[in-house]
Amino acid sequence: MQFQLHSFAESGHSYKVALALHFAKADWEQVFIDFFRGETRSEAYKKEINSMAEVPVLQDGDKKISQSGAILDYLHGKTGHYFGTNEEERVEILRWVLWDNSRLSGSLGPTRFLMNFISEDKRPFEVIDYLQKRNNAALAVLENHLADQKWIAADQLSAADLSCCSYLFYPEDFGFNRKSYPNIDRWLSYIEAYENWKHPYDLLKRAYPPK
Ligand SMILES: N[C@@H](CCC(=O)N[C@@H](CS)C(=O)NCC(=O)O)C(=O)O
Repeated sequence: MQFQLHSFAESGHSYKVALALHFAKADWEQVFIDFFRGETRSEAYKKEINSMAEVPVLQDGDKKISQSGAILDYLHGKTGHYFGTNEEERVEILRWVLWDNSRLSGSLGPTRFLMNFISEDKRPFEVIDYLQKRNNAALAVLENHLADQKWIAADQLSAADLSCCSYLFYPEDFGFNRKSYPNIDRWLSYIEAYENWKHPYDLLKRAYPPK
């Protein structure tokens, strides 16, 4: 296999990259990371795989790259997909990838984690409430943007779409109801209809519940 993706299915950031590899029909395999048993925080993982203690990490031979946005950019160099066809598109795509990391996935991910993957008695409801407000503001930005665009930042699916869509496909409750956002709903349907689309839980091995 050309690429190994250190990842687990519950990780929306991993799903962005897995979907990019899958759509591009790249030669890749998952290296399963046992997140809920603390693998990303282990000294071995930080030393050997990613000093930032996160997934996803794309391995291409001896090269290991973390940060989903940087990986998608790297994959553009390898596959010609996802970062546009000219400099103007590239900057627009990057703008949305960065926005997603800081405002959308960067907030949806922790919300979903706190609401679903820790025991109920440990859930910090004030934090969840704060995050939900941030989520709603970010989702409103995306909903407005998609009112007159098929794709987020180019005239075809790009890293911006892959980045922003990932958490929105998960079934767990984290306060997002797709039907409340008609433009987002339509855009997600375009992605689902895209060639060989797969749901995150069909594309990657799950780490929850920990065995
Ligand atoms: N900005 C990063 C975010 C990556 C991230 O947050 N990964 C989570 C899993 S979805 C993680 O590994 N967290 C480690 C931890 O919480 O200890 C990216 O886009 O790759």
